[in-house]
Amino acid sequence: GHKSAVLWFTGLSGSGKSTVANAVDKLLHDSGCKTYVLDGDNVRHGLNGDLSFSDVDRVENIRRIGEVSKLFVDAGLIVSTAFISPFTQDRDMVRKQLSSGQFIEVFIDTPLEVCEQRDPKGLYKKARAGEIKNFTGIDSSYEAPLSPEIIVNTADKSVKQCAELVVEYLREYGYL
Ligand code: GGZ
Repeated sequence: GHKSAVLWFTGLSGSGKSTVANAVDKLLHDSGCKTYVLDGDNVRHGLNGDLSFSDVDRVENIRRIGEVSKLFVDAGLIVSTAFISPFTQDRDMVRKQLSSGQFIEVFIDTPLEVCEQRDPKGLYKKARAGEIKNFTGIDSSYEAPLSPEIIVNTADKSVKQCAELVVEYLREYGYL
């Protein structure tokens, strides 16, 4: 068996949150854990399809994801969430909704310059051109976590190495 928890990935667009979260989820699932991934693909289009990228809507986005995460944790899963979640106050709100040790903040610490160079969807280019407003890192702020449980520096690591780092934390702290 394993303890249930939320691995709360936070970082800029293009930082690798979803990629690493999905790699962690696969490692955990393959070792017999009950898991689930919440990310833009299954939440922003469905449950939160009514929300924009204004500050107010981002707060509501994170609040709902926090509530859903709590349900998954109550059901005994290790849930990985991959949202920018740019505001410290909102991440701390989710932390408070959960019991001690159930919220594991994972900061995907990829610098803006690197994210912007990758620009897999061309969104930074559009934001720089003023075609997308309120883009995180360009004209909307990102508050980096001050004391996350895990910091993943993706610059000099493979996706596999990043994922293994997260799983090692779970082993070390007795979740697995
Ligand atoms: C940031 C935006 C924006 C704006 C659309 N700002 O790289 P992506 O495409 O796949 O990930 C980004 C995603 C961010 O959604 P989140 O729900 O994670 O954001 S938050 O936690 O702040 O609510 C990006 C795309 O949506 N996207 N417009 N203006 N990212």
